[in-house]
Amino acid sequence: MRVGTDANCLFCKIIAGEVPGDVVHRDDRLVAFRDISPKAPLHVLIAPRDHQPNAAASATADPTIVGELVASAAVIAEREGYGAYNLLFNTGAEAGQTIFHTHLHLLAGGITALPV
Ligand code: DGP
Repeated sequence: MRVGTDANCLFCKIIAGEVPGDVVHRDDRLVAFRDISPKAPLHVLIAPRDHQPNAAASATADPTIVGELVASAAVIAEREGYGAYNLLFNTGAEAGQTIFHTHLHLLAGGITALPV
C-alpha cells in the first residue's frame, strides 16, 4: 500500500522524524509517541504512517489498520506496566479532534481529564 503524507501535517512530520517526538514504538505501519499534554500517567498517541484525517477514513482506506492500532496499544500498555487502559478516537472538531491525522489515544494509570 502506498503511504500518503501531508506536508502541512504535524503528525506526518513527527512520524518522519522532522519534528521531535517521544516515540515509544515504530514499525512499517504505525508510530506511537507520548502526548505532549498528557491526561494520564500513560498517554500515548498511536498513528498510522498513512495520512488520513480520522479513524473512519483510515478504516476505509486500509481495512486492517485500525485493528493494528488497537493491537499495538495492548503491546505498549503491557510494556509500560499497565494491564488496564482506555482507548479513544476523537473524530471531528466538534468532538475535540484538533489534529486531523488519525491517532488512537492510549491512556492508563488514571485519567485526569478526557483528551478532547
Ligand atoms: P485530538 O484532540 O484527538 O486531535 O488529539 C491531539 C493530541 O495531540 C492532543 O492530546 C495533544 C497532542 N499534541 C498536539 N501537538 C503535539 C505535539 O507537537 N507533539 C505531541 N507529542 N503531541 C501533540
